[in-house]
Amino acid sequence: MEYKRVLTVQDLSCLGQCSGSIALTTLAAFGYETCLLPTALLSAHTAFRGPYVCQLTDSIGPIAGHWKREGIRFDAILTGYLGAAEDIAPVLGLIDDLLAPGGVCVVDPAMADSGKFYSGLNEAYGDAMRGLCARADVLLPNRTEASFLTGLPESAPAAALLEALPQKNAILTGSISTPEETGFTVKEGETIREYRQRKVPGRYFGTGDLFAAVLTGKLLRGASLRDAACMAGEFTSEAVKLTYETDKRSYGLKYEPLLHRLGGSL
Ligand code: PXL
Repeated sequence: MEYKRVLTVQDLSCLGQCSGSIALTTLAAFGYETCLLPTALLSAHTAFRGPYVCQLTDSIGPIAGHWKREGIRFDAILTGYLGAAEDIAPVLGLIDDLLAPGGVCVVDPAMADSGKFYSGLNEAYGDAMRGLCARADVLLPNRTEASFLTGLPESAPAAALLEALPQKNAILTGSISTPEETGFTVKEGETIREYRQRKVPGRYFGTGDLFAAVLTGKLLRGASLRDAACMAGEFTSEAVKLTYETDKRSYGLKYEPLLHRLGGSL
């Protein structure tokens, strides 16, 4: 098996499964060397009240600079929630410096949902994020993020939102949401296709983060965007089903008991 190296750039929320902790464990479960560059350290994610937040903006450049001097290159870079508009420039710089030739850059704008920015983020962050999205080989916005990025209403047809995005490859997560079904829509070049799944009742934290991590892992295995998306959708849906059994849904997804399945997916 070829040993691949992946970098994820997002916050580390110590409590509550999301972002960096999901990406680190999920990509490692595939068997990849997985590095996390934390853009912020939080006591817990922002669905908890009043988390302690330590923004690490000033550390991003020096950490990436050290790796560059060491000659480190990554086969894939996955970016997610960063936390500050000022993070975007150093993150763009590290992608230029550290992504191996032919490597894949997956960007989850991870800034908003249900019509509003996540706590602590604002329009200035959204504007800066547009610059990072422009660098993505694969972009993973939800409906709110696609609306903020394109200026179209969140309720616009999924195909219209995807067509308005300049990226060649993008997946609109949560593009379908009815009482019975949930789903996502994949734009792969000229082709746009939607995928539906049976909905599990309730709202769940971290689904986009898990989807992004599994998708990146599968892409690195050589899967097509649509196959990687279907596998990421199925895995996330299994984690949601498992979480449904618990009464602590706002903590995040109970995905850990499923991770062993990823190692076999060569
Ligand atoms: O799941 C996205 C996410 C990641 N990291 C932090 C968050 C959120 C969503 O609110 O608060 C810290």
